[in-house]
Amino acid sequence: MSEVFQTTTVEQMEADTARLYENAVKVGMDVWQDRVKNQTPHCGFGEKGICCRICSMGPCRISPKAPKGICGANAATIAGRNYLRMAAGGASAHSDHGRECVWKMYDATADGYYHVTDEKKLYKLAAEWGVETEGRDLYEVAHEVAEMGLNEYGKINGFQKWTQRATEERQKVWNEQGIMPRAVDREVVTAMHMTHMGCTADAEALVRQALRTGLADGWGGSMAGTEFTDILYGTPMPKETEGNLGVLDKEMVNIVCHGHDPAVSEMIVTFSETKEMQDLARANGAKGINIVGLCCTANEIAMRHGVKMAGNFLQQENVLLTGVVEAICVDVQCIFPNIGPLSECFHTKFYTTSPIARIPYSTYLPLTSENAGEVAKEIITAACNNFKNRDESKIFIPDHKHKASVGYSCEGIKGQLDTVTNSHFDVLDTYQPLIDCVTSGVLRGAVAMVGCNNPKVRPDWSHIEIMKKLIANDVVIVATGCAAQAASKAGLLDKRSKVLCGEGLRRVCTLADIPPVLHMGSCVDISRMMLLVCGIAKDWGIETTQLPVLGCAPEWMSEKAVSIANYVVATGIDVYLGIDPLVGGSDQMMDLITNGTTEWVGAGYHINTDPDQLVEDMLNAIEAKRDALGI
Ligand code: SF4
Ligand code: MSK
Repeated sequence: MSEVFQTTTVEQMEADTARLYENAVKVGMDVWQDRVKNQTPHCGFGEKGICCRICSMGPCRISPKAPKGICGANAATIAGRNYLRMAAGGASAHSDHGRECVWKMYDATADGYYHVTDEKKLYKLAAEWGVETEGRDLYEVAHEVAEMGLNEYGKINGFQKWTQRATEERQKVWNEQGIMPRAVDREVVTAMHMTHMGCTADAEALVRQALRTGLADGWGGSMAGTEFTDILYGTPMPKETEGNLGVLDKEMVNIVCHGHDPAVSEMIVTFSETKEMQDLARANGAKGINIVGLCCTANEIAMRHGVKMAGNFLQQENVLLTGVVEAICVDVQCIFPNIGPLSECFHTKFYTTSPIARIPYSTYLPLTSENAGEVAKEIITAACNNFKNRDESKIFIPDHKHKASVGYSCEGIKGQLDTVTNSHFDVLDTYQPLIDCVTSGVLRGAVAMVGCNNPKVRPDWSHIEIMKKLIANDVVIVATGCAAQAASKAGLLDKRSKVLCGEGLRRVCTLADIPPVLHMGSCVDISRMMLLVCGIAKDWGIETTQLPVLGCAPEWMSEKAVSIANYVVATGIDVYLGIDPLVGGSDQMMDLITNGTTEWVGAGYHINTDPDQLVEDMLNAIEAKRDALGI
């Protein structure tokens, strides 16, 4: 009898969290659930974006009684400045992560810790950028391409080279609207300068710069991150792994890799497989070494190595509360400072590796291209030797986990779709099979589910319920970041979840052997989604704004999400948000990010904090786009 497929419900995940919370109580440490209570209710001025503290005459807060700050800034100015600063913060984080990846390729050598894995992708980029390859050493080419990549961050003239990959129509719009992004650093500095006391007060100009700063990220810094990461560690292709807390293994040395930049986690994965490290684990009484990922580092190493994924953002304290983590090793972004004191309550060793993310109660091992292997070995060795220090009375591993198919890069998607007609995996350079499915109505459209999870709503609930409703209505999903992790925890990356799909999507999943939610990677990999939509628009011969494709961030929390939303909108894709964008104190700002951007770039925000209504809005929007196309 065939096995009946069942998802893991949010209720089951919450029961796991509640059981793990008992461990937090036992060790006397607070976790996010406690801190949410302490921080509630949130400051109403902050929530509406109308608190300004950018000069010491303030902080100034806007109310009916005090409609202007001391300098005369009104609600729109203050909310607009705060909004642009969030976009600039997010663009900085993504882009600097991307820059570190380019530096690793600049430093790469044939016999170093970092080397070229995807030569084809390197040569493709070299050709795109006019770098001579004939008769040259691979690393000479890699070095020159990396230098050009680094130059995109600070060049004094011209626009981002990466934008030439967009459709001609998009490039025209960006030029006409004056938002074609220049050097990444220039756009971020401009944003910070514009928002300085006494500079831009015009909300429209602030929103336009948010679009431009976002574009410098998505069609600049993030795209560099994705591209150079692929060249260094390999372009992801479909593979199988598992997700959720049940991937932790009581019999093994568990090492958790958390953050975003895969420079550290790649080394941990590589060196954990050596006989020396495996023998050390066994000598300490373990059966071996179990590397698991958290947040976007999980996405990076899952899609290249099939490493198991322990979970997303709000799962990070849960992972330590299992009591079986010998070491947690972090790089940058989305790391709770509370990991420090929480790890002290267990035997867990906590390592930070980047000068960008220095956190108290950690052992700081700054990673460089020269010492990467030594850092990895030091962490793995310490973890193995720490296995015997567990406290049995604190151990609880929830047994929920699911199979997950991951690694659907643009190349992976094209290759997999080709299996439908050619019965073998081959990367043809066309999205035509996908377009045929959409025009025929077998698929109604696609939604990019992205972003974090957030205790302002019921964590993971919006992600999972929205995804289930979309796939039931024959809408295929591409997912990144913690949205992809939510899908993984629930079982929606399991190919068997096609039973939850409408008839059309179920048929596509069967023929192409894919799950209905396609894992495209980490949050920088939303640049892949931009290439995907532009690639589909080019192959279809229509504009990106016409595609029955939408973006959705139902539980976003980070500044990076604000930057992402700006470049997705600027690329012509409407973005559906389930969390307010912190500008609600200004009707003018709300109008600018919804109607204003739609007028300038053909797409804008749609905000609804009710997930049921949000998904209905999206289904209606997809059908409206289909009607407009006459399909
Ligand atoms: Fe107040 Fe203006 Fe200073 Fe902001 S810039 S804190 S509104 S005085
Ligand atoms: S990790 S930015 S919580 S997606 Fe990329 Fe997750 Fe959001 Fe961080």
